[in-house]
Amino acid sequence: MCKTNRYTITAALPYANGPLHIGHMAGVYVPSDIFARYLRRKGKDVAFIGGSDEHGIPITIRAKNEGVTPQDIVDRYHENIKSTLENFGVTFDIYSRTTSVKHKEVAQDFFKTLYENGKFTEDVTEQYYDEEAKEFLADRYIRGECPKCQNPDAYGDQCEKCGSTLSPEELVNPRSALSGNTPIRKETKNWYLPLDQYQDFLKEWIIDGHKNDWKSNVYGQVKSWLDDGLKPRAMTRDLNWGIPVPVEGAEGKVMYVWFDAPIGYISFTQEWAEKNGKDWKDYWQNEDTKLVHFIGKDNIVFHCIIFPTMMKAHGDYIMPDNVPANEFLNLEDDKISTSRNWAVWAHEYLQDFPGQADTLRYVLAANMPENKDNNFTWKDFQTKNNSELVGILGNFINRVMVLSHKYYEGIVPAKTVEFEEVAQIKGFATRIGEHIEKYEFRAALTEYMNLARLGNQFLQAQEPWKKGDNPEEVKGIMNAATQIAVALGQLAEPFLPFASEKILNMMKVDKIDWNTLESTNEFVAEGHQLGASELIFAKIEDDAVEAQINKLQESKTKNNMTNPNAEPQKELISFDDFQKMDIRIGTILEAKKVEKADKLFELKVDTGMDVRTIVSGIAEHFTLEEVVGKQAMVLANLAPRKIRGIESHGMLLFADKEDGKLTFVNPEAETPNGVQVG
Ligand code: B3M
Ligand code: ZN
Repeated sequence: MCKTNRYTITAALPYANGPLHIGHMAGVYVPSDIFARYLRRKGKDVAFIGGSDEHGIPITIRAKNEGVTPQDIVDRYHENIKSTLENFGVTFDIYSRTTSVKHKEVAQDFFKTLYENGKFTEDVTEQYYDEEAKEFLADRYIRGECPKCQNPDAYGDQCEKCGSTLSPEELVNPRSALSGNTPIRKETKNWYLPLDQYQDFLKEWIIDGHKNDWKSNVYGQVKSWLDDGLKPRAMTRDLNWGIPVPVEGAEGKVMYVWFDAPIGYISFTQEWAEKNGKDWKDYWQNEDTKLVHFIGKDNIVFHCIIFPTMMKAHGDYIMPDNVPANEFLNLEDDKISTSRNWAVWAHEYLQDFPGQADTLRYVLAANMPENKDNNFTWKDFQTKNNSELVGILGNFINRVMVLSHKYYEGIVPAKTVEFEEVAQIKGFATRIGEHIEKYEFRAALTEYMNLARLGNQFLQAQEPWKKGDNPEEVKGIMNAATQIAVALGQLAEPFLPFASEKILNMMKVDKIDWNTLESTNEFVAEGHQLGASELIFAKIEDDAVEAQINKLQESKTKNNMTNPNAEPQKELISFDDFQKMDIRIGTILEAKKVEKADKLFELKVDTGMDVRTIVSGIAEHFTLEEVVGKQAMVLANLAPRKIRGIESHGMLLFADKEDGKLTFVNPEAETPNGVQVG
């Protein structure tokens, strides 16, 4: 196993249009980092490549929604994502971005090579065009009625109501999401990758060549694409955000985001190689290198069919050795969704559980959706932390440390007895490694935890604390237990990098390579002085988990509302409570500013009962002229309050709109002052 010495490991480039959630982490970044860390420890030459995907419609949509530029969006989220990954200990050799100058150069060069060698076909088609916005419309920018379920708001590529995949031509009464106008059909030329011409190559390479070593979910999806027959796919788009197509006649066109993004893997490798005195070609054009793409299942066709076809058409490039795509992770039995805010955001997790990145890594690795969709629940998170990390692994290490200090002042005693358990450790190292190499991360983690279980069982069976009359035997037991504890510190690294470092630091032991772990029986020498004992994992309390569940519950409540931006309903009140309120129509007679208070007006209001003073926080919403003469609803029997020295007798009621602006809520026709509302 593992004859290759050089690995290029890529992890899907996240769109820089929002932060990462646990689905991204479980699907791509945790497994790829386990793999990269393990291979480095195994002495392999590893390039672990990542970066942000900064082109494409997801970016421009977010920018439009927020009224900022696409560049603003990608700048914000690139930094956010990059630091989140670092904080989770994901050890990319480089984390770059597709808006870099270097990337543009490499992607344009790649395009030109295919173009000059006649690898593209050209086709003129009619596409929807918005005459007012003067733009061709991406599928997502075309809205209309779904032909299947009559949802009036379906997208050009999908109906979110019935879930059908659509093409823009199928929409009834299409309209542009940019202007609301009916788009026209307009001719445009684009460059296509003739995937059909590579059908035989792909079949031979994957269907015949990787039936046994690729995951069945990946293999199955590729096979069904090939069985359906591949069609040419446009690699250029009429958009203004992306990498300009560098050929004549393509002015105003950019590359399809799925053309430029995977080239990011190559351009980032080049950027890294230049900075580190390496030859990038070793990592992409040398048959001895294993190229492995970590992705989620929605990216399979791009990494197994389109990108390999691009590389094949270009020539020179190696094909991926494996594409271990994961299925999806659900959250509390529901699909993770950004728009519904049904997610655990990775950076928020770190704010809520500082110093506990490893716990999330652990739970995500243990629940990794390797072969089918899997589920994350906060209860399971708490259980796995408290009974496995704290209860099994942390507990064993702690017992060894405490006993060593109690019996020997932390000095490792002599190996006076041979124990079978110590001889078994290297087998664990080998099996963990074999599972990782086969992309069986859950099994690898189980194997690792079995060693911690073995440690606990060993101490429990040997009971050194009962053998005070046989100090030589106690030494042997404690030597063996310490070997297991140190090995656990070493072997933890791929899964629990922070805990691994903490354990080894506490034990004052250096990291050793994986091959040694697989062949030795001595992980720490007799006479070695261990450091002071520290707790490695902290218990997660009920209230911390409840707070997370409540946070999700809020999203759920919002999602079920007809206007998701509205505030959730307040606590119920009784009819009597309501009856106590005296709300009336009044007229604002006079208004003046309150000194040194930007937000306040002092008003004289005719309530029909009297003319009274009311201080109201509306100065940022209206001018003095705007409010004088207006009728408004007055909560008349609110107990008087002093505001900036002025006694206010009641409150005016306004509607608080989504944009934060207040508006008057008035009776349709002028109404006598003092009329009650209820
Ligand atoms: N940004 C898709 C995604 O986030 C895409 C991956 C690109 S990998 C080259 O699902
Ligand atoms: Zn529909």
